[in-house]
Amino acid sequence: QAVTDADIMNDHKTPGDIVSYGMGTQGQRFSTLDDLNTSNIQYLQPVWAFSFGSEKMRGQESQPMIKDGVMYVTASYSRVYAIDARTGEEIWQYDARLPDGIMPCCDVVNRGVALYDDKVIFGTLDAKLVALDKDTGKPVWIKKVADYQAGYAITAAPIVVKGKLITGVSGGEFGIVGKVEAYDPNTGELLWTRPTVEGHMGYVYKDGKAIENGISGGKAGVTWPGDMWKNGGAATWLGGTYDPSTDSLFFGTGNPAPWNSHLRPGDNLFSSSRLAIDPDDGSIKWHFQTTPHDGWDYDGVNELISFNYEENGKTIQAAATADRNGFFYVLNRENGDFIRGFPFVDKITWAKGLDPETGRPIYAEGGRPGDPSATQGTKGEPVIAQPAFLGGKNWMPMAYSQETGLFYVPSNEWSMEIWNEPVSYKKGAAFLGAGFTIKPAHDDYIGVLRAMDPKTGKEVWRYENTAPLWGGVMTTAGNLVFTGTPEGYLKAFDARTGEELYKFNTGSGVVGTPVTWSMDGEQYVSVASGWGGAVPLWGGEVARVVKEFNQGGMVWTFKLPKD
Ligand code: PQQ
Repeated sequence: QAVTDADIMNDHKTPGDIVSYGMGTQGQRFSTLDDLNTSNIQYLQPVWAFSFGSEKMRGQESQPMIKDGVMYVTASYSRVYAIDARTGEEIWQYDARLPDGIMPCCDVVNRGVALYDDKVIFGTLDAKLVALDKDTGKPVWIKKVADYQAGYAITAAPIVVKGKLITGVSGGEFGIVGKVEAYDPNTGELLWTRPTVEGHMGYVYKDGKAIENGISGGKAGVTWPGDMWKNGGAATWLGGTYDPSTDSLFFGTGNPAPWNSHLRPGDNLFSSSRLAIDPDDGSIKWHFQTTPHDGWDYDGVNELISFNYEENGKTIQAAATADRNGFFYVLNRENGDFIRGFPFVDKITWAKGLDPETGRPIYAEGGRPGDPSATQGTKGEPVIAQPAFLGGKNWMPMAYSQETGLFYVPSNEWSMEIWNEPVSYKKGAAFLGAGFTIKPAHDDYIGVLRAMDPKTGKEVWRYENTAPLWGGVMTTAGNLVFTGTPEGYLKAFDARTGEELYKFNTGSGVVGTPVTWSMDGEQYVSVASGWGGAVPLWGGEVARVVKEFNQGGMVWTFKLPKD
């Protein structure tokens, strides 16, 4: 059956299918299912495993989707599979034909598809959108979103909101200009575009005509020096969520380009921010910048999850995000006002805290890597900064439980030595102007799965993992929290206490996002397995430790045995 707008908007309430990235457009990754719970999870068993095949065994970060007993899951190198969710048999496979010159910064990953009508739609590493027929896997339309030779790529899952397919782009390490765009999911026609760097014009397209819809930020160069806004980065590389109650798309934006912050004095809007965007025309309703004038590669892409809570008898329409910079933010999702913020990692060196009124960071003196031009050298004064640029949290989505009111945050404890270097923009070349090495903060663990209370800022429980955590998190009404580890395990924890209740080794690191659904009266769990992502490529000393982990490319599916 066709996937409708209503199916997508109700996804969080209909556990028989998964038709949105985030298991609901608000991105809570909370399932109402409780057949699996803390008293029976230890009996969970695999029912099938499916290999993505070929030698293309790199990071598998996909979140599977489920519709009418069929799983749609993506794999490294822009591949898509339709699998019979009962048997694990392949229905079809689509391999995007990628050119040699693709430039993904951080592994050849893909995080999932969007489903709409009779189509399966995903973004490719050469920055195209591809719509496939859900029954045959044959392309219905293919559309270029941006120029891969300039460094653009797509790794995020697109989302469908009010009949529009919404996508972001990657490329922040190459001086691209980030943007959010809406396409007609039936034809691939561009409907609107919204650049995420101040000074660039947004457009709405009608009857083949481009109509100006306002310059992002009002005009060019206000928070950027000279022409730097022209290659300002702020990639929307992690996609977004949608909140129906405020009718807002929430997209995060990545680092400003280049990393060397001395080349671009100012706040550098809208880098390292969260944007609330009108899904009808791409207008920016509000923004909240987590790291103004970022100098540490603290992308602000992390998912903004809508949730409500009660305070003094009032319902607060909030949204929360755990930033790469180490702070957890609770915002008013109607207007972007800062409600509160607190660290979710053990140590933050670059800021002393957040301004209690505005949430703006209070920079620590000497926390910013030095200006190379100040020492007439090729290398500025290095600093040791914590968290490392791979973040207190990276791409892997957290989850929010409506049962416990807690957020389950996959986080990492590491630091970096970072220094600046001179750099100038050249199309298709890295635009960093920085060097770095990451170091673990502790001998025995890097990853920490944390249960965080968004009202108090308290950590309620933690689970420490030897390797950095790099997989998404899901939670259920059965009071379970699921995530994966680079050591290969799918794990389940008690949502209230953090007690580890279950683990199963999938044979390769789990950096995918688990999902759960019900089929034929039974609750299923699925997760992609396959070690990779940014850590082995960029992780410095940590990369040396984890490079021994075996690669893979599978999707595993579990349920309780029939008694
Ligand atoms: N992707 C990963 C991953 O999948 O493991 C980790 C990162 C990315 C980062 O740490 C990044 O900074 C990053 N930045 C961009 C960008 O600025 O455009 C894109 C991506 C990506 O598309 O995966 C990552």
